[in-house]
Amino acid sequence: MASKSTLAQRISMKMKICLVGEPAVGKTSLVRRFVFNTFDPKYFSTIGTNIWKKKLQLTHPLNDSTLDVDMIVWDIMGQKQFRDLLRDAYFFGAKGVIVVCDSGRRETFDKLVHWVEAVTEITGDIPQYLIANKVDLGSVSFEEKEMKKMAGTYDCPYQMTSAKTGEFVEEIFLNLATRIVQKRYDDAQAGLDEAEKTLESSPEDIDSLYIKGEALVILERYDEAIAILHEVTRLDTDYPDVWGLKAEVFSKLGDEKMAALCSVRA
Ligand code: G3D
Ligand code: MG
Repeated sequence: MASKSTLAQRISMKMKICLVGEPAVGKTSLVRRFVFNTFDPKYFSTIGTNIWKKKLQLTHPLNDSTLDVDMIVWDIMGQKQFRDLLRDAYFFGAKGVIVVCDSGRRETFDKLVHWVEAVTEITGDIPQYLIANKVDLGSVSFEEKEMKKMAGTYDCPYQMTSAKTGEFVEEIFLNLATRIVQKRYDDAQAGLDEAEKTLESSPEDIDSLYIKGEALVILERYDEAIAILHEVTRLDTDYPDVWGLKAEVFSKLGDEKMAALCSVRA
């Protein structure tokens, strides 16, 4: 079986984030700066949705080891083509959002509210970041206190950036990723607490057992997770998703034989 330290090194996480905002505010330029560290003023058309990928290394909130993150960045085309059908697909599975305006164009700042609300309607409460881009142009069309107030209303941070100079670009993506990771563990802990509360009075509540198992997997308490998941299959061998989850845990524990056996039943 793999030792704890090799296990910790193998922990990785995928996260999808989306950029939204009015056309030409600099969404594509920001991603380009972050992913390739370049600013190409000739790069202008975003046709459909660009999907970019960047590998990040963050500090693991559970144990200070390195957490490998695959950040998948969705960067959508102009608003006109932003049809309802596409909108749902665009946000599906998103774990965080960067909402961008052009600091020099007031109308794009006024539209931030619309974007934050449209996103939240679909994704629910996920980490967001309000961005006023193009500060290098030096003509900010709103007062900072207005942006601060807006950020306060939605309980999310804000930042002035320049995709051209690179100012604060890396910081916003890393900050968002860190908040997404933290939320994942916080949500798992909250789910675990809730499930344990129910299990105190109904120890065989199968949904709570499964939720507890799932939370323990996220919290990387694999031995405890397996014990709970065994309990789920004892109560109902066909409980949805349980075999797939067991396979995942055995694989994390380095027991490929058991992982394969569970996969067959998934
Ligand atoms: P979008 O993806 O939001 O539609 P783009 O926006 O990234 O395509 O950028 C729109 C225009 O703004 C581009 O100019 C781009 O070069 C410029 N731009 C983006 N970010 C910045 C910035 O931080 N500073 C400055 N000065 N310009 C920026 P063109 O002329 O190619 O349309
Ligand atoms: Mg674009």
